[in-house]
Order: sequence, then structure tokens, then C-alpha cells
Amino acid sequence: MSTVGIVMGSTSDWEVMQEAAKQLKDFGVAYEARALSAHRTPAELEAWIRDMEKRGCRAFIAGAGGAAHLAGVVAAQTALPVLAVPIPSKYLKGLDSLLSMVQMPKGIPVATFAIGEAGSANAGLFAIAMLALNDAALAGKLKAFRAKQAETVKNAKLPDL
Ligand code: RP5
Repeated sequence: MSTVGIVMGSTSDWEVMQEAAKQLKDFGVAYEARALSAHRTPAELEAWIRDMEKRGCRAFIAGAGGAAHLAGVVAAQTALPVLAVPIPSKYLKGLDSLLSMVQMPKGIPVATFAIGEAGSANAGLFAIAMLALNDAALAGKLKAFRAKQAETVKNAKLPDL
């Protein structure tokens, strides 16, 4: 069973989208990652969403660049939560992707994260937090992750002048 579906518009998005996958892997959450495009392979995208739903998927993470309608198109075809990651583009540096995701018209929401690697990692962590609502062991791992992160900040030494 793949609990989270990670989809991206192109294999060129993987460099960013692997950050979401890494978080899921670290927490032991099963995922399936695919490069499927809303405009290049719409039929295959739809079939994959249907198949993932049948296989027990609980959330989708969708990353795309340009005027990236991928997350909205995924959300149009499933009632499962869709987390959107804007991929930096050559000319507008991901602002185009961000606006196309964050400005979804009323009725079909996507939860939009920061542009690039941080947004991708955070989408993974957010999916984990959602799944942890019904999984005490996962909730414990998330608490431990937060505590370790806090320790790193507290113990950080600034360089002497
Ligand atoms: C979008 O176009 C993809 O999500 C990708 O970010 C962008 C460029 O795709 P490639 O030309 O690298 O395949 O659909």
C-alpha cells in the first residue's frame, strides 16, 4: 500500500521533489513517486490517481513548474488532500508556479508550500503530521524529530569575532 502519492510534471522536478520523498522515507511512510503531467499525459495522470485511491492512498503531493496546474488538476479528481509544491522555473523562478497553485479558485483547495526544496520537505512533513493524527507511533516519531531539531538550534554556537 502506498500511503502518499508524489507526482511531478517532469523528471526534471525530481531534484526538488525528492526532498518530500526523503522525509516520508525517514519516517517509514510508504509512498509512490511518478512523473505524470496534467497537460502532457492527462489520461495517465487520471488513471494513476484512480489506482492510487484504490490502493489506499491518503494524500497526494504534487510538484510542477511554470503555469503549473498539476496540483489543481489532481485535486479536481480526488477528494483526498493535495499538497502543492511550486518548482523554480527558468524565467520567473517559481513565482509563476506559486501563484497558479496558491490562487486556486474557491471549491477545490490545494495546500500550497514554499517554492523549492524547503517547500517540498515541508509538504512531506505536513503529510506525516496529517497521517500522525491516526497513528500514535508516527506521532511519536514526529515529536522526536521536532525535539531533535530544537536541540540542534539550542546547541548551535556562533563563531567568535
Ligand atoms: C512542467 O514544466 C514541469 O513540472 C517542469 O517543472 C517544467 C519543465 O519540464 P521539462 O521541460 O523539464 O520536462 O510541466
